[in-house]
Amino acid sequence: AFVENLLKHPTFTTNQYSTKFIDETPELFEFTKRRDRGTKVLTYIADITVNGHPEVQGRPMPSDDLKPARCPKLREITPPAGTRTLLDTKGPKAVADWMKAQDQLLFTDTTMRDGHQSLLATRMRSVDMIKVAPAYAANLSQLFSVECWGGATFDVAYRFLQECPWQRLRDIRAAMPNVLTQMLLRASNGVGYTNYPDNVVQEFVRQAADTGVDVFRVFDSLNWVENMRVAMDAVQENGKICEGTVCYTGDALDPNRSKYDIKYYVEMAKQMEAAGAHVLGIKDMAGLMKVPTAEVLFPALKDAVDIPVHFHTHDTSGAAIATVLAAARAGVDCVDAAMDAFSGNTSQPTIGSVLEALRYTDRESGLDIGAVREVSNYWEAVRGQYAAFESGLQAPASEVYLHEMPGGQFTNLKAQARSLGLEERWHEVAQAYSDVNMMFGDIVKVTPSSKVVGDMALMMVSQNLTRGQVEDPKIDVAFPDSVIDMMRGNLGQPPGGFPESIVKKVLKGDAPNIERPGKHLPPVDLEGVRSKAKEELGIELDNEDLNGYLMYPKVFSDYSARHKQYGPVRTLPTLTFFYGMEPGEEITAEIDPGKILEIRLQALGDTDENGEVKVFFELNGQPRTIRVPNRL
Ligand code: BTN
Ligand code: 3PY
Ligand code: ZN
Repeated sequence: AFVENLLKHPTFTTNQYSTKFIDETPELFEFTKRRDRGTKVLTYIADITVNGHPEVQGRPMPSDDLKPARCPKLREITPPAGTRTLLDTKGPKAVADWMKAQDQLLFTDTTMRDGHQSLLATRMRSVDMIKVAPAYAANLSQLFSVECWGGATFDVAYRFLQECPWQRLRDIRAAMPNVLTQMLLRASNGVGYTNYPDNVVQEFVRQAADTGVDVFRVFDSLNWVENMRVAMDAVQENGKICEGTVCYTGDALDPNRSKYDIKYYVEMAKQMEAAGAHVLGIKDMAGLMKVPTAEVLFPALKDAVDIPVHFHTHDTSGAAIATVLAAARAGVDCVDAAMDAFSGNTSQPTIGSVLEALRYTDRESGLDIGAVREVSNYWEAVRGQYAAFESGLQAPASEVYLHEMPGGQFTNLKAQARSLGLEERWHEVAQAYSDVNMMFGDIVKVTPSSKVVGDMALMMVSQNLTRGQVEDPKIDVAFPDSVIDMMRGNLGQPPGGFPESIVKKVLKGDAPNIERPGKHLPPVDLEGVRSKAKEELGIELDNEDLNGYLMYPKVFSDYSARHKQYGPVRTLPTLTFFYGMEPGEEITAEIDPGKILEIRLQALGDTDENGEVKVFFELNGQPRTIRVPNRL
């Protein structure tokens, strides 16, 4: 390969080389690395082509007449100034003041985070986001923000998509420099399911801010303000926008559930402002807020705090657009919506429809509805490639007011129920979920507390246990680990604490910790972890890798082992990543800026006596043969 490179080098072929040529031309030695990555990517494609991708096995296939996903035409050559420009020049307080001064309703587009988290099990790949990011920058610069990071996207990227979430963020940031990026941060639970030591949370926020997050929506899964301060302080120290967030649950107008009434939310909102939030987030993760509540709650919040209010909801019931419009009339400053093609059902309300409803009113948005439709058309084509991850949800359902499951959990739990053979008993799972909530004292259900409630509900349905039986001190119950963990106090405390009797039963009389979990977790020796991980994985960990490892040691280790074998597969087109290639097909993959692999699959050989298949490629015009085991 070295000689091949040498013979093709323009200096060599034009006879201008001298003896110093090799010393002065280090790119000749890059062939090892380049060829390496090319071979790795070909090995991945060969393996998927022969064996299939385990994640899409037995799932619906994308349609044969998929339209190509093309980025809309850019309406500006240089991205116009946007909210990010304001943050960079004047700081987070100026952004908050600007929000409050607007008559127009502001929008966050959630397509790249909650949209696909709620509709496609979080499986959207980075390439599909990065490709359209320039159109957001050029054509949708009036957006308040683009939610594109955090929540479940972090571990799913490593775990299932074989890509680095930090690189996704960096690439989106670079392609969309003028609009604020937004992430969802589970306060002391980071982007994980458990409480991390304070210095791990602080280091994670520092890195996220450094790599490219501008707006941090910080919430706690039990609405415990005490447990939000470490993350909120870290956001402020890094000069970014802190959206202190209150999770909405139940029905604030229900006289029989006075725990979460209007006064409760107003009090918590004031605490968010006092804790330094630049923006108040109202996070209705299950989509439970109804029009009459919005009409009372938002004026009360606007009265109570001086910071702008940002409303997030889900359309599971089909009624979310009505609630968003009521919130808009009641003075909310900003709302979340998803591009039409990624909206509705368990996702966010439909941005185009909200924009149309606001037209010719005093809250009309500055967004161009035509530009929105073009971007949504792009997303429509993208969504078609992910048919394997569609939930098949047929209709909106008012049952959400019974179970109160978050939009991001609903389809997941349904899939879990299916894998346990409980699909036919889904409505029982929904009822059990509701029973568990009441048994736990009526708590906020959002990651990670929602997972605990879901684990318990599935266990009860599969073992035919009723709430009465679970609560009966005379009946022995083997509680799921996550339930034991939560009752120990490891996720913190809900308002009023967990009911004593259930804590007693779950912990068999042990005393729970009712202090902030982080108070008792010793700081992690970050450099110690870095060297240990380096030894274990045989790679240098940069700060981003280290933060991935700190959140998810096992998931990161597995990712990094697969990365060694398969290389930068994140750059492959989505259909290739999940389905491999057809003989005669040609694709390209940009493995570094401007460094493009042109890949053609020529033919597949037969399986030989060693059980291996030869796969014949052309890589940048050169024939290449890859052998992979036939595991079918
Ligand atoms: C996972 O689902 O564990 C992540 C996807 C990567 C698995 C790779 S894909 C090629 C090879 N074939 C398999 O069956 N597994 C690996
Ligand atoms: C998450 O934490 O991932 C959520 O989407 C909560 O709504
Ligand atoms: Zn959500």
